[in-house]
Amino acid sequence: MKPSATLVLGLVIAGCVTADEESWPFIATPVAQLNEPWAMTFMPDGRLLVTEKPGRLLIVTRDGDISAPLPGVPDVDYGGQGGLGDVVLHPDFATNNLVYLSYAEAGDDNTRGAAIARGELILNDDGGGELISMEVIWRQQPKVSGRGHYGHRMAFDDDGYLFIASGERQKFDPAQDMQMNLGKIIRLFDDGSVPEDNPFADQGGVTAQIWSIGHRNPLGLAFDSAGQLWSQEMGPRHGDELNLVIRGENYGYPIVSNGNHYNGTEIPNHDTRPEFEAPKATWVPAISPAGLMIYHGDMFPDWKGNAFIGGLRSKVLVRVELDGDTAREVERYDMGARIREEEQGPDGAIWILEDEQRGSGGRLLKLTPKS
Ligand SMILES: [Ca+2]
Ligand SMILES: [Ca+2]
Repeated sequence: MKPSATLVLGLVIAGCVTADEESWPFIATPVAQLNEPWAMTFMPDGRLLVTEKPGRLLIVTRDGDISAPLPGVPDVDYGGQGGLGDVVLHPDFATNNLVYLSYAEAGDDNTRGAAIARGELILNDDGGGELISMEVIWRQQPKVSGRGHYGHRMAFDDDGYLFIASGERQKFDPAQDMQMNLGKIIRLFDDGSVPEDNPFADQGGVTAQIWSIGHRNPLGLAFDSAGQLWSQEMGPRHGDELNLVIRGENYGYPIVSNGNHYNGTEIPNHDTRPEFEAPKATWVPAISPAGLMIYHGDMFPDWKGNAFIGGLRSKVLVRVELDGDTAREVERYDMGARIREEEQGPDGAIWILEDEQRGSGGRLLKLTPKS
């Protein structure tokens, strides 16, 4: 897709991307100012759990009241793309209070890897709470050098299986290495144990955790109303992808990509190797996707079933029409800020988190219809 004429004009006049509020079909209300927010999820009581990358978990009300940081968050390795990552609730959170956090964890000899811990959230009367009985249920293996491409988004399906997007840690080949769980989509029971019906379960070890192969840096994971799993991933130089994640399939990275390596080395495009599963939508030039939400609310009735993807470098919110197993971008909104994450609120409003960079942005915004 080409950038909008307004965006191009804005670039020419201002020399930088600015929000184009008049063209938006929604009103964006700033609700709270956060500090490097990365993920959020709504609790049954209508409040939000929000992570901040340096290692803070907060409770935020829909009026913008922010709690003190919750004690009990694991130590995170903050730096580069790493830190505290995703937060999701157990499907039975209302009765078991279980919360899952993903984060970058330091290892020996300057290595790192994503980890997932779960624990019980105990709420208090002061608008805050604490996490207790935290236990690590999954780790990227092996830990490697560098601080990029953790992925570490999570989603539960309707049957209670936990899916994890695991990035290839900027090391390319692990995405095709069946002895590593990097560059894969992972499927586990809620306690981190491995289901026997996983596609490679009979191979044991970390291989048994693998649901699909050949991913780069998947930064969004969501189920549609038909129970299909979608994942977007940050491509190399261009070639961002929206994939329909199918059991046991290979998505081809780093053998194929519609983008190319940053050093200029060409990667053959998907259409040269049909044995690999091709993306359902792809972006050249890149949008730098972050977060993935599939809308099913009533406040924007025309958008039911659409996917929403935030753009980091592109500073847009992208609306994607999903129809069965097809996907196409139908609209993008110039937000004037890097967008990290999207969620649907209890009343059907769309909530987004800006991605703070160099001290600016990082707001929680609520989107409601204009008329
Ligand atoms: Ca979320
Ligand atoms: Ca290519």
